[in-house]
Amino acid sequence: MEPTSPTHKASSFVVDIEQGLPSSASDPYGPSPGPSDYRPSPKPAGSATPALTAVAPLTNLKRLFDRNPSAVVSGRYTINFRQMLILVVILMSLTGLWTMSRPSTLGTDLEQDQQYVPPPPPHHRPYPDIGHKEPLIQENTHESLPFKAAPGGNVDAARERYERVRGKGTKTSLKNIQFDFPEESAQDRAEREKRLKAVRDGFAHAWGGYKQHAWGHDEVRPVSGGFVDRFNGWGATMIDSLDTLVIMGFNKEFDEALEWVKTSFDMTRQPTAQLQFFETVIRYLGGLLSAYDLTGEEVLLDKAEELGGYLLNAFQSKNFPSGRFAVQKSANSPGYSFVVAEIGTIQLEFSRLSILTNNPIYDQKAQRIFQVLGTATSELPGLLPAFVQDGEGHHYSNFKASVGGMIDSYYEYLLKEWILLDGKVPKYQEMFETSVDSIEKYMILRPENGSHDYAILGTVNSGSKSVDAEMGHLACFMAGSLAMGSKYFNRPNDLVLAKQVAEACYLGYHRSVTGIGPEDMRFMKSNNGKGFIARPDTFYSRSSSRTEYILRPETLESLWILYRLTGEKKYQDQAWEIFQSLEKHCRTSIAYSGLLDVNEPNLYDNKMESFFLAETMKYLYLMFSTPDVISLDNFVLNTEAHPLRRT
Ligand code: DMJ
Repeated sequence: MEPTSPTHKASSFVVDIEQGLPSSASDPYGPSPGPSDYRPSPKPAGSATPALTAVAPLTNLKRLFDRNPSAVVSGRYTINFRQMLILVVILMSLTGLWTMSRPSTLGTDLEQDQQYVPPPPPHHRPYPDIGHKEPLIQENTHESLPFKAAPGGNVDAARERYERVRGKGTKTSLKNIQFDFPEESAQDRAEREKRLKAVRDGFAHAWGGYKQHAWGHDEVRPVSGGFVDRFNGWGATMIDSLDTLVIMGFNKEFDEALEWVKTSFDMTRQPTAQLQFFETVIRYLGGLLSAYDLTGEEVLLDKAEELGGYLLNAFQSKNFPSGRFAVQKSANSPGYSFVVAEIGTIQLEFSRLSILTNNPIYDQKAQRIFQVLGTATSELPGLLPAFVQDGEGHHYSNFKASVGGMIDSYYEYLLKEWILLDGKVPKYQEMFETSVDSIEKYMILRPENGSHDYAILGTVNSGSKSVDAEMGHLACFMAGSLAMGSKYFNRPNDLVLAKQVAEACYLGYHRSVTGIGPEDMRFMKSNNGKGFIARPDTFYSRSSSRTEYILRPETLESLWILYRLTGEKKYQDQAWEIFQSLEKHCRTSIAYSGLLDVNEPNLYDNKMESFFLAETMKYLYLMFSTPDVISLDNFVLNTEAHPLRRT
């Protein structure tokens, strides 16, 4: 779905594009069903808001009058001068406290009165205190403390999490693919740890903003404050961030979030609401399963199983789930045409849920989809259009093939489901390799000067086989999948291509004004039609209508995978460069915001997608952690970067 232009401006610095854009551009899924009926939920222990503390002065006021029965005259209170003074002081405090306690209405006011003042530069911005004053960097080094509990926290739980994050309990019969990293020099280690700490601090800043302004809601508004509920209103950022909190060693914050899950995570609020199946699977189900795998906290698996039951409601057609589902079974209806990314990005989550619950139904449903898709044929072997029909043996022609939005993670899951199932379904390897063969045969475009330093994966017209020289940010994940497949299936050329594609994605960042990559890279076709003209400015597509950046992770994802597979430090340096651009251009006083145009600094879109904490910050952190943290040999990450334990 193409975005429409921004519908209203909050100021020249902030534009709310939510009305005009789908939730993410892979999101063929259209706008969410509408604002939720969110009910406020309790804050975590120790985070009472000023509004709650105001109860104390009120009680004192009552006591004051209780102690002065003589002050009651003719049914009215009268007070002396001392009492008046005390009353004035209390009223002044209450006014201040009330003002502080209403951040959630700020966004609404802002949009109405257009009074927004842009945030001060980063170094002046207050750093929210989320309780991490002491250095925690030791947690992630080889030699020092094996784990660290929050002050007063549960040491056994912290140890358990520490060990699980490093692969405790995982099992695989596949070969290892991670690079065999040698001992690092003291200098390298110091630099890596400095970067690791900066990323961790960045996450803490964003989490602090979410906690203060949007606790229990889907997303924080990073410029105005307040929140927005676009993903069921179930607390998308909370659930999407659980595993990142564990991986980064934020034990206290994880415990608070877990408490919220136990007491307030309610999926039944709007039983008939039409919810986005894809987003619910990858963000909520993936988030719960991963957090369970990394902690063993039973409530997370209970919630995952409850959600799995609701998601089964989407299966109203013969084989494929509808794009929308409802918690109440009778409110569901069959689909007629199916987005491949929506039906082809449930296999990891559903199979893992079956493994953990011993209930085969989820795995059966998910694998049936791949079996049916495996019977489809097309003009480009292994490649499919974005929309398909239910049923076996369909043939597809005259379509546009890409590895971008609406189909992207289907290719990712062919490989990853094969990994999760420990290589036991050779058909998925075959389907993945057939797709990659066609990608290499039909999609690759290189710069016309003959350079093989980088390549893009264009959009192919299946009939004519002509290629449009455009590549979306979403398609950048493919470099990582190519690289992993190359290792498992002994296809060295795929690794070469993976590096070239990752380089093009990185250049999209490197060559823009802000150092942030655009939603789309569009190039001029070269005269011979076989490549593209790579002028310095072509990567960030000034002419494209999609020059925004919504905090997407795909480039960092591929750089991380390439780093873990090759050990080449260049990938760490590229990721660090991107992180610094994020710090400079996306960090607000509250959290991090997307940009409306990567060539126009200061044009914030006032939105922080939950995948920023689930994916973007996680990939950055893992880039600078030691490689035993979420090793690719122990985990397989779902498309929302939720690591699932290999069994
Ligand atoms: C995420 O929700 C997932 O990575 C999905 O596969 C694609 N879109 C976003 C991130 O860009």
